[in-house]
Amino acid sequence: EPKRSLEPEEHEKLRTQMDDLYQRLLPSDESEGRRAQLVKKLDRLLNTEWPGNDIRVNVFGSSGNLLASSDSDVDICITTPLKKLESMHSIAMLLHKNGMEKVVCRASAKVPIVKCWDPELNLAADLNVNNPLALENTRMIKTYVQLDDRVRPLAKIIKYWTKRRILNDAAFGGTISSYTWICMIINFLQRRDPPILPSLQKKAEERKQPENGKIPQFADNLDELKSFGGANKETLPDLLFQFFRHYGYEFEYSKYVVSVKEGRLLSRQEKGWDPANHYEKEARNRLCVEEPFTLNRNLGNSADDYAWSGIHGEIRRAFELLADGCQLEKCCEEYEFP
Ligand code: 3AT
Ligand code: MG
Repeated sequence: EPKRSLEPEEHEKLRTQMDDLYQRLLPSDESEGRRAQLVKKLDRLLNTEWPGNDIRVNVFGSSGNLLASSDSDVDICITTPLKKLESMHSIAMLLHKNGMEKVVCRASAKVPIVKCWDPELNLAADLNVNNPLALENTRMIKTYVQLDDRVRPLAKIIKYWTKRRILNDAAFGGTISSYTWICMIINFLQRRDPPILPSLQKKAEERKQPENGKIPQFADNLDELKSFGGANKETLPDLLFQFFRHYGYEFEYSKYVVSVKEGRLLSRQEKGWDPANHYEKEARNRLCVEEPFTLNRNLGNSADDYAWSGIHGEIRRAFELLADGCQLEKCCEEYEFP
């Protein structure tokens, strides 16, 4: 039986460590300034090359959801009616001509992207064109982050741990993306007793008369929703400890699906991702996380059985280190390849 909770003195120790780490992880004004400059620069480049096409440069992912660190990549979504930009080739050429380095065009990816490095601003960027889903799910994550003061520090510290332990590279490492981790964190907070976060998508459905006649995808009336988690008094150290305990020992991966949309767990059977059904393609995945807007998309499927057992082992390692004298630093120690 894994330890259930922290002793008072352990709790205080972990609180200090988490406060210190969180302060270090907040992006500096200087790095926020560079991000803003990159957006301006791209806006100017694109609108000079293709004037009159209503080209807009939007940030998404961690640059738009309050979870960026100084060294995070900038995720950029260009919106425009000019369809020819969607193939990404002409954008890649333009960036290359204008001093961007390491320009890589992944035109055949699920979402076609261009990656580049800006040597002047020292920033890496991922660009795509006309991907409204990413803008919408970013705005929803940001709303969750703003709802309760515990979400931002908790999520930033867990993200830092995933980076240091190399657990967040869906494209290359065969692990899971930051976005998947964020959905796991939000759903964990939705399922505390009493809950810390609601389901913003269900809140939107519950509202009787939408003002302009259109039901929004998710509720974003922050002022009304801000008191939601107030009845839950758990502290940051409690939550970090319980997060690792939950996903390390309690969660029954073969039975349940993480659903931010429902704000609860779905059984794999009701979702149709039943491990007993060998013909179902999601059946074998150990981790099931529903994408909140594209419900048939399993965000967990970037990790195969082998990768998942590695990630699960890392979650347990983190738990053991916190349970044994709150070793947060060791818990986040850079992974060394054997
Ligand atoms: P980092 O700071 O870059 O680690 P992030 O919040 O930017 O974290 P990701 O880089 O994993 O997170 O993803 C960037 C955004 O792309 C987040 C989300 O808006 C979108 N996104 C990523 N994966 C998916 C997916 N499978 N389906 C839909 N949207 C996705
Ligand atoms: Mg990102």
